[in-house]
Amino acid sequence: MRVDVLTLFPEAFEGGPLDVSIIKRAREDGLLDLQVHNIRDHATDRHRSVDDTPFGGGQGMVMRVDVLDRALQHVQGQDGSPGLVVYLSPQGEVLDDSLVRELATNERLILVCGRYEGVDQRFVDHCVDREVSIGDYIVTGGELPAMVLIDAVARHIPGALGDEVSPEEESFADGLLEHPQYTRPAEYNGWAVPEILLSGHHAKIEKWKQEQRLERTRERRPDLLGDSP
Ligand code: 4FV
Repeated sequence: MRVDVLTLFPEAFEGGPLDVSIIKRAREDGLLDLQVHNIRDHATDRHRSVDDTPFGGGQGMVMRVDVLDRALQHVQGQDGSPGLVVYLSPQGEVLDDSLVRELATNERLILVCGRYEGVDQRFVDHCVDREVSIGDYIVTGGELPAMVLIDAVARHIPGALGDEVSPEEESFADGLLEHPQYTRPAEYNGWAVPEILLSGHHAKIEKWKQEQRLERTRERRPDLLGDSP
């Protein structure tokens, strides 16, 4: 999979969560081709401005459609596949496991990171395929949401998790929360591990795990079970 990122802060993607562990290995193994681009490289005026005051007044600044469109066209031209253009914003579809799995079916994603009050709506209307939010709260820029999306999607690239873990066997794969996990030391501070897990009785252990998943989901996230809160 190829992922292009359009941002005003390319340095935010260096030396961070996309440069360690599973995602780093997926990039080294050529499973994930991450390309980060500076939107300001496509500003044309002598102040290299990428934003301006909102028509109709209001606080803050808005990112210019002409600069964004030039940046997008330049990046789209770098690969045969035009890619699915995703704008990260609080107005988007809220990212969940099923949307992550859907986005992971694309061979190329182009993620657009907003700053300030956001982007000119004409860019969204004419250049963006999907608007995606990571949740109902405001962050300072689209960079962190883009990293969350890249990390979540990259885990579904075949081979990215190695053969030790499969995305099918984890939270949300079947809409339930994960069961509690325990490891050595079996005894600590008088805090015990559920006996069943030390029994070696696999059928009973699987049954216990499934019961725990259902109970936790019912208690903490009844919405996931479709039950009204
Ligand atoms: C956001 C979110 C988000 C809004 C204004 C960046 C900020 C600033 N993006 N999910 N929640 N974006 O808060 O995706 O431009």
